[in-house]
Amino acid sequence: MIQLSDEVASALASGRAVVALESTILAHGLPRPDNLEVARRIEAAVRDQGSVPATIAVLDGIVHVGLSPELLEQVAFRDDVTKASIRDLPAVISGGRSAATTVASTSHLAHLAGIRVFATGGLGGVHREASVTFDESADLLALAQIPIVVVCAGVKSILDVPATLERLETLSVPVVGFGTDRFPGFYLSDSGFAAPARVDTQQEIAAMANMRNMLRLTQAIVVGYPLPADEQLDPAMHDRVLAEALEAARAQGISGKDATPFILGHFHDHTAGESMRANVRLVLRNAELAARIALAMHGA
Ligand code: PSU
Ligand code: MN
Repeated sequence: MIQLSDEVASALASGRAVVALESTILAHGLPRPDNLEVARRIEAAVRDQGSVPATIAVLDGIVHVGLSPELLEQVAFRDDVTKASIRDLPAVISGGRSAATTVASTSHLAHLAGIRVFATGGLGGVHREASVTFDESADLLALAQIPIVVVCAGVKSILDVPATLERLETLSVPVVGFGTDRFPGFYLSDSGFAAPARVDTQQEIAAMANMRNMLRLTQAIVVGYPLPADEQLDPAMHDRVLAEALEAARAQGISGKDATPFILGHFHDHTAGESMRANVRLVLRNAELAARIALAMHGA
């Protein structure tokens, strides 16, 4: 049930560097119609570095690894594209339905297809008030179980960042800052917390991934790549809009898998384009770095 695009199939067969890309950010994390244009730019960022992009999504019961321009458009605009984490995959695929894939499900499907590097925006993690709601993203467990390299701008700043870092420690997931001692804060350059470790080159990541495999460890390696300070969302605006978004989610009873898209949507509606600009920038940067890491893992 997995269909590789011709480009991805031949890249994998000939040992070229491939970068997996998720589709939830496209279908549910960015507003239409800009989402399609952004998806194209993310793929172009990977190609510009000499690597092959493999955007992953489920359409009409088929898992696509690598989307044609037509399929990319369907993921961006079709109204029947739900959000599938790992637990949703069996029903969506066997039922012939369509869904965008999260960090968790994209990692799983990428690994099945033999892809070793993945770029996203911000990871899911422990939600604020998780001590009451138990809302913790399935991304965390997936990161403990799937040996892939994930490039991200940290975890989404709408979450409880220190609790998420604690869970990543418990789950034995290596977390490094790329070129920084600080753990990035998604829309913000600095989450306010230290990165557990630091690396400065893509070759170091490739060496870590190699060692992880030799040690028979199963965890992903999380590479946190921050926005430069002059490209981040204004921190005062961030904190104000986040407080409003969390309050709106509470008032409207938004919970579970709808929470993240709702809060990100609130940002995009209330920052006059600033959150969108920061989100696009950070994903493009992550895609570029992931492509460089993929090349380094192929010995380039
Ligand atoms: N990064 C972004 N925007 C997004 C996401 C990541 O810049 O929308 C998505 C990812 O697919 C991630 C998901 O896996 O949000 C987390 O959702 P949840 O908190 O429901 O697990
Ligand atoms: Mn959740």
